[in-house]
Amino acid sequence: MKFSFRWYGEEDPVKLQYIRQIPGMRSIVTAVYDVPVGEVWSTYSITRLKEQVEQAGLIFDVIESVPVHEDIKLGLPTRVKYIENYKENIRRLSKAGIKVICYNFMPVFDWTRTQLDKVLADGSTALVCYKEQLEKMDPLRGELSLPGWDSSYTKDTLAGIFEQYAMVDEETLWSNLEYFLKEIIPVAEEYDVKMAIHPDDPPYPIFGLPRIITDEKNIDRFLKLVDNQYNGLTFCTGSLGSGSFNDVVKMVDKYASMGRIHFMHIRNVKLLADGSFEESAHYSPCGSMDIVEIMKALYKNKYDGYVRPDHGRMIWGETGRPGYGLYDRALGAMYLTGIWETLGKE
Ligand code: DNO
Repeated sequence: MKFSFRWYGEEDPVKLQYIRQIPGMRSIVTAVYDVPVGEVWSTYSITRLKEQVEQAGLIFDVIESVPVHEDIKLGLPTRVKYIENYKENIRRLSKAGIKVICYNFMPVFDWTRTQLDKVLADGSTALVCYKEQLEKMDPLRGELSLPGWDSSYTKDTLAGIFEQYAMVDEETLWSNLEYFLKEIIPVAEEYDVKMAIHPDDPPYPIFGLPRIITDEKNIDRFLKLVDNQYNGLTFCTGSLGSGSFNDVVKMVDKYASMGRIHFMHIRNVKLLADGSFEESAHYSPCGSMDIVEIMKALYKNKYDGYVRPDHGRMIWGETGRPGYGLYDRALGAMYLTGIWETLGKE
């Protein structure tokens, strides 16, 4: 298992030097943020990123994310150009040493929460998603914006995109995803870059927009669209785990045994009775996920892909990007490293 940590580039208050000080940390997971979604990343920016990471004594081999342009998800004629750009990004990143690219196929919004700073019983703050609040949220009016969302949309553009999605139901989204995969996976294979789709978070439709990478049945369908190792998963325990219908340990075991997991995002969530959830510390008793069983499933299948501790709470007075502070993620990293070490001695 290769331990990695997400870094948001020079703007990130979490410095590469701090990440390097986490025992066992190997790779940096990052992206080029200086071009709009859908454009080709400049070789200059890719090379600069690589140099920064390597100067800090870390390895540059995972990208999260190369975002998929909305026209591809919508299946518009302009997707042809954006898919060509995507292929070019795969080629350029491969030449810079990238082995895995994480992406998602969620319409418009990436991960969604209803509150970013919920104070938990111990005084830490965490991201939460309360069903009741979610049902009342209107992205066309509300002010909430998350670090994962494309902030370049104005309210008017967003309204236009929502109108376009009125024609896209789940089946259409599936066929647009299939079209995209059939185009890019051959390039990924040729350039030896594993593509790893991130599941939808939360794993059900929101704001009337379809979501399809949500559960075991749909992931099976996804893997068969292009039945090739280069068409794989970022298995996010928190995203899939926030649907009580998902048996996360069973799914990790199944997809790891098929060799289709290339990247693990490991975090814990506490499920509430009405389907809401609160993000919690990685330690299993803090939430509803059994992290030890998840690690055992990976160990049993000799998992050799990447892993990163996903979202942390804000603790010890840290401020910063919601979910992506240093301290709690570093605690998570050490918890996972400890479990992995123990499994190796049994
Ligand atoms: C949330 C992240 C996601 C992920 C994208 C991948 O914290 O895991 O934003 O990066 O969905 O494209």
